[in-house]
Amino acid sequence: MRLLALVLVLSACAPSATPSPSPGAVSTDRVAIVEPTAAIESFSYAPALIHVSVGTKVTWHNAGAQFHTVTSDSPGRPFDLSVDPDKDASFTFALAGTFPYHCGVHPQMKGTVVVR
Ligand SMILES: [Cu+2]
Repeated sequence: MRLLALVLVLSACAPSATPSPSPGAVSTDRVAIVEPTAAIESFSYAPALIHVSVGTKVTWHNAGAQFHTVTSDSPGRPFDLSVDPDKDASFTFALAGTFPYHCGVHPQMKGTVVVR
């Protein structure tokens, strides 16, 4: 019975209708940093969840008026980018994996790059 339950869980997680292993992820190498309102809570990465191929250079554009960072949550912090208003910052993802990040100034700002 335990094995059967495990099989059911695994099959429930397997991609079926969509080939994307990251539902909701947008295929793009451009992320905007946006400030929809003056409230810090509205600051965000758009889109927050993207997927790219190995070797892709991802560029973040700061479309807001504040200074932001793109700071890796991963061990060893493979990237920690500073992005002034109206400027770009880029990082090339050479390894496959899931790379969550946040803004060092506004910790509620969160994004993820899925590399495959
Ligand atoms: Cu920020």
